[in-house]
Amino acid sequence: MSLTHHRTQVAIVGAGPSGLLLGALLHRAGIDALIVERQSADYVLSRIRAGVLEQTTVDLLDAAGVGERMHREGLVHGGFELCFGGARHRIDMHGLTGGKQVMVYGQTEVTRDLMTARAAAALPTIYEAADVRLHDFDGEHPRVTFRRDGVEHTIACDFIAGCDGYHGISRASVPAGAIRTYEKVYPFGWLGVLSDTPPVSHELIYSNHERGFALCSMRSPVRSRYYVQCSLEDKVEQWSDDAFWDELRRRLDPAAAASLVTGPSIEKSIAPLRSFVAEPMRFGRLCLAGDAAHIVPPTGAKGLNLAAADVAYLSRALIDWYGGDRASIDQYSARCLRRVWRAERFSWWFTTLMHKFPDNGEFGQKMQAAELDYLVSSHAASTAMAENYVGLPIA
Ligand code: RFL
Ligand code: PHB
Repeated sequence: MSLTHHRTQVAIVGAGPSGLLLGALLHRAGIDALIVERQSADYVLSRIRAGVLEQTTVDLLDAAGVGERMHREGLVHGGFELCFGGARHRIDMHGLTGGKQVMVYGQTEVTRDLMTARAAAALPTIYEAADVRLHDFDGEHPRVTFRRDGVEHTIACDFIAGCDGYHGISRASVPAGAIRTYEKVYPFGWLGVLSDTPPVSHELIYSNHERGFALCSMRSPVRSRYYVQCSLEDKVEQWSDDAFWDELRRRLDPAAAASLVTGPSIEKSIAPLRSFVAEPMRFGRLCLAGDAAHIVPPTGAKGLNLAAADVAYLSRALIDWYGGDRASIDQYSARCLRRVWRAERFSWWFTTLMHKFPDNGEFGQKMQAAELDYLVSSHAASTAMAENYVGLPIA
């Protein structure tokens, strides 16, 4: 079998949003990176995931030079609604946070913009790389190896960025004794539907209902994204479009239910809900970023935003390192984890508040109702919610 050698400064494993954004920020700073991705580019673009970007994520995409289409097509939201007890209550994020807002722009589009910019700058991404392996990151000369089209490749580098998501190889390459993980698995999933129908409301609706949680989101003025809490035993094939729309309608207030426009689904999938953190996030010359290091349940839309924040810290640490400040990388893990745990807490809290838990009982339901009532009637409680939803600062 033939062998191809590559040399780069930073080998990035994974071409999801974390890996692509890191590649873009490093390129802007004159640092070389080579990205290796297990899937094809089309496959990466077919995954429908997050939809809400915090201002700090928007700022990072601007800094990476890929914000133009986002500002043209993205929808700026200054509030969202909580639905419970048959009525909706608006959380005025903009008013409660001194003018902060979020941007509704799909992860698919963020990924597409980053891929387009990377191709335009002729920066290297190797798709469909098989058997990716990480070597020697406990020393000064780490390597990444993989196979493609019957050719063995080896990348010699200074650092490896593990941006390969929850199921990736990077975290799994760390010796068990060097890593500690924390996990909570929730006893339900989210069934999501994408449809070319106008959104039921111009802002997001998070609904707590006795039948289970529901969320009304969107991708554009003519494309909606809806979710309903479902059982972990459910299979997508068991959910017809009609069954989905009926269930969603039941979980909304009468006005929203009456104005919901339905149509054929163009994507339908079930995602499990999980909270997960791996500590630390750096092992010698290997740094984990994004879902490779942590998972949040999607209630509150923090997953993609946390990934972007990690990449902000990592790009800064690597730029410092190549600029001669070799101590900055030592702070990488602690800087990320402080923000990660705060987002974990918010996502866990919002998930717990909004979902139907099998073991909650009637007392648990009363507690949820009382907390929701407090949340929408107390300025202090609404402010805390809004402050977390728009996103905590990247220190
Ligand atoms: P990604 O997007 O998972 O990208 C990782 C990339 O690494 C590749 N890879 C490998 N490459 C090389 N070698 C290997 N051995 C590899 N193993 C994996 C993968 O093919 C992939 O291309 O992680 P990244 O970049 O850290 O980005 C994180 C975000 O994708 C994630 O936080 C969010 O999408 C989470 N998430 C959501 N977040 C939100 O904020 N709002 C949402 O509504 C929302 N919905 C979701 C989600 C995540 C989901 N997953 C992971 C199943 C819905 C789903 C279904
Ligand atoms: C989405 O639009 O996919 C979305 C929005 C908000 C969330 C989760 C998902 O909290």
